Amino acid sequence: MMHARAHGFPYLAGNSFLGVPRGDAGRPYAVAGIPFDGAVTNRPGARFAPEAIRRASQMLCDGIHPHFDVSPVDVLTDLGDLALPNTGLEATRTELQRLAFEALGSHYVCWLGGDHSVTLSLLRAQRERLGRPLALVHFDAHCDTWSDHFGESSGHGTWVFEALQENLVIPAATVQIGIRSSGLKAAREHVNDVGGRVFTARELRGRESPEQMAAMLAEIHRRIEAAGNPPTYLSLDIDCLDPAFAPGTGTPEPGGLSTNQVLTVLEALHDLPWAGMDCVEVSPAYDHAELTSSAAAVFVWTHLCGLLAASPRSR
Ligand SMILES: [Mn+2]
Repeated sequence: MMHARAHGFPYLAGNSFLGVPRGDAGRPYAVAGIPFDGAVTNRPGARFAPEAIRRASQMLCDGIHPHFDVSPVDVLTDLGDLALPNTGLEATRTELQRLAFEALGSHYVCWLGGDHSVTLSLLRAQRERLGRPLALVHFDAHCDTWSDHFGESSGHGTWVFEALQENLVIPAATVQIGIRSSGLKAAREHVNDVGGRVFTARELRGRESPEQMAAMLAEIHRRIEAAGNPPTYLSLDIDCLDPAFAPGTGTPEPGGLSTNQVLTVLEALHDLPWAGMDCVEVSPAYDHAELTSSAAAVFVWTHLCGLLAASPRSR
């Protein structure tokens, strides 16, 4: 008889992502939590996301993906949550970049946020590790290209602007998907204006299958290929989803993507030269029935399985 403790159920304490061993330096893939939400605009709570996503991931059981038919459980480790300062964006970013750089030395890392301000540090660490700018695939309701955070120099809505300024990402290979929040045109269209591409949520209405999304998927492949197939970073703000699919987030925006739309894109882009990913802005206190943390767990798992299906040994 298989007891609950041996199987690892969501309601048991001390979960790791997919139940994998903690802190195994020999495993090439890792997840790590970034429990920081000091830079949000509205509802806080993303510091509780890593544990909620881990708990939700337990229902993925043996981890065998029904589309890719692989499981990451034998090659994945959970690095736990990074030890970061409790408040203060600058101090957090400095320490996060250092810890991320270190982790990237031995793993392909999927980061569990945290609010979206963490991505700037992660891109700085990736850029430092790779020695070159990255392509960027960015799911979000928000453009995150504001030049300031309501008068402060940086927040969770400025990181794309800053990453472009710092040459961390390649403008023509920067793609945003799901954008729909209010905002000045100069911010909303900033990525288009520097030569990248913004696929708004409106543009994607009614398109969910690979066939219906074919034009967008081909353009993303084409842009990354045209840039010379640079290492590509996936930043997935859970608020790209409609609040019907992901109510547990800090700045929900109605009129968003469906879970299936995001899965179609993740599956179709699984063969890109990925360098890392994050899933951010889950705020468990505002969640209902673990909808949001479950979606986050499934996205991270799908990304990992897609990588393994594309190149099981090369990373
Ligand atoms: Mn957002």
